[in-house]
Parts: sequence; structure tokens; C-alpha cells
Amino acid sequence: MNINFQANPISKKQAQFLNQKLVNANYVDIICHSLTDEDAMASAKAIQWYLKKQHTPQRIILNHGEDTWGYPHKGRILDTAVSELPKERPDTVLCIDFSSTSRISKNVIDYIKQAKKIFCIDHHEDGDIVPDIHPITRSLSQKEIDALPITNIYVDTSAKSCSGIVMRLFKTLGITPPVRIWQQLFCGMTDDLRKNHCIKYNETLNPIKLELMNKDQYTSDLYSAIESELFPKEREVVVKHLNVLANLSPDEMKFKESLPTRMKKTAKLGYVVIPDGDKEWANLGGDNKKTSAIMGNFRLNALENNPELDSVAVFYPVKDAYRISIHSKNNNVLKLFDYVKEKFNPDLQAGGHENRGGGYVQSLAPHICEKWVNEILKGAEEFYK
Ligand SMILES: [Mn+2]
Repeated sequence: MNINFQANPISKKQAQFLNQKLVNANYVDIICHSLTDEDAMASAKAIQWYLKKQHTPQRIILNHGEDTWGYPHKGRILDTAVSELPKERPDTVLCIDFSSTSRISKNVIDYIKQAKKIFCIDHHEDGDIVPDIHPITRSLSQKEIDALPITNIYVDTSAKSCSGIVMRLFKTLGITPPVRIWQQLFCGMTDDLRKNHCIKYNETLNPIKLELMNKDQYTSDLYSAIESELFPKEREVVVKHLNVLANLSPDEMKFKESLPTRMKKTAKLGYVVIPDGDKEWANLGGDNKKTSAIMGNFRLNALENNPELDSVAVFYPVKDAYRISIHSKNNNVLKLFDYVKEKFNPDLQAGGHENRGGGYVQSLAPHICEKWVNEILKGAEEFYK
């Protein structure tokens, strides 16, 4: 298990290159992954703020970001869940917080591939948005960082959040954002650190650093640096927004308590299947910020309470697809997905990180979803033997 992730700095040459290319573009489409989360939104908003300041025309393209901190209800934003993508060929696209086609829908892939120039800032491991992605995968010395070739696609998988990379980009370029942008980046970083088991919230809503964070000096330093940009009150509103489990309705509470009782096991995988048409799920409004937080919390708790399990997954319907979200305590997520692809389903759309990931099948037809779930379960059964 690699616990020595360290947040690399960005070389001055690389930062200046990205700065120059983006600021001088005719138009920048800042693209976020499907089911846009806090980290993607924070990174996109920070870059948008900067480009706007430089008078570079830009727009954020996201998908269902309305639950995120600082979601712009108006302004330069296009939500692919409610609006069509532009018909004209994009000039410059910046993929933010993703580099894999498995994280975006087909129409967004097509849009990106038409762009005159593609740039990317990301921290995920499985990039394929352009053919030759060479992510930084370990912590490097300043000398090694400075010797890296300059690239359009800047992927540092040693970083625990894209917000952290954007923050370092700003620091390297000497850019000082206003408080609301620091809050945004603090939000993105906190949320991804929580997802990566570096942070959890205590009963009084405060994020506390976990063992993984304490072993990771650079990430820890980076987090302290962003904390120090904000007054406690400015951090508190963000943490309150993020800690959705502290504000559940009775029905949401019931759902939370029901998940452990619904869990089944195959080999070292624990899983819950929520079928399309599940009444309780529909009553809660389906997949949203709260149900997603409840399911995430369930996966982590189930791993902690069931030492025999390696991974815990939930299968659930979203608007037009059926999804899996999974956590692994032994960093087996991508290996498991690869096994399923190799043995049972070469078309499996799934990815993420070694310790947590997700996938989907673009259908809610029961026979298709059932087959898809069974392929993953059969794969897990063999994989964990
Ligand atoms: Mn992220």
C-alpha cells in the first residue's frame, strides 16, 4: 500500500507554459467530469476566476454540479445535464480533475476530441483523454521536477486533490486569489482528502487529520497552507456545507441505518444493490449529495467493521445509467476493474483511484443492469480468491 503520496511542486517552466497557453487562448472551455464534485468545481472556479481577471473568454462545462460549493446559478457555466453542448468546434479545452474518458459522457468526449487544443490538470491514474499521458506518480525532488518535459496534460497522481494542484500552480505563478476562491479550493481539497481517507469529521463538524494524512508531510503542509489563508469563520461555512451527514432528515437517517443490513458478501467484496424503482431511494430523490454521502460513509464504515472484507461497493441507479461506487482498503479498485474487463466485460466503463472508484452502464433496463452487476460480482469472486 502506497502511503507516501506527496504533493509535488510544479516547475516554473510548466506553470508558465500552462499560464501562457490558457491566458492567450481565444476561448477556454473548462470541462469537469460527470457528476461534478467539489474538487472539480473548486478547480474549475479558481481557473475561471483567473482567466476572467486576465480577460480571457471562458466557460465552465459541468454535469450536475448544483450541490457543490459556489455553484454559479448564472454566469459562464453550461450544465450538460440541462443544456446541449455548443455546436461549434471548441478552441481550447481544459480538462480539470479528470483525464479519463470513463469519467465523462460520450457527447463530452466527442466535444473535447474536436478541440483545437487540449489541456488537462488532474490527479487521477487512468488517463486516456489523449494517447500519451505520462503522469507524475511519485514524489520528486525540485531538481527532478524542473527536469520534467513541459506538457499540455499535467497529471500528478501523487496529489490528493486537483484543488491542491491548482493551488500550487497559483503559488508558483505568484497569483493571489480572493477569499472566496481560497474557500473554494479549501472546499475541494477537504472533500477529496476526506474521500481519500486523510480526513474525517468529528462530532463537532471539524475535519480531523487521520493517520494517512500525518504520514504524508507534503499533503499535510499543503492543507495547513490553505487553512492559513482563511479565518476560522471562513473555513467553518465550508465545512458545514461539506458535512452533510450532520444534517440528515429522519428518512435519510433510516436509509443510512438500513445499508449495513442490506449488505451481501461475495469473497472479500461486500455490496449493496439498490435496484431501479427502489421506493425508498426514489423518495430520497435518488442520487444526490446526501444519498451519495450516506453511501460513501457506509462503504468506509463497512470496511472498518468487517475486517475480512477488502472492498465494499454500492450499485445504484442515477438518471439515465446504473452505477457502482466502491472503496477498497488494500488499493484493489483498479485491479478489480481490470480483472472484470479481462474476464467478463471488455466494455466495462469504470475507473478512479486504487482506493476508491466507480463505473456505470448507460442503461436502466433491468436485464442489462442485472447482467452488468453479475459480471462485476463474478469478477470479484474470482479476483479475491
Ligand atoms: Mn479530485
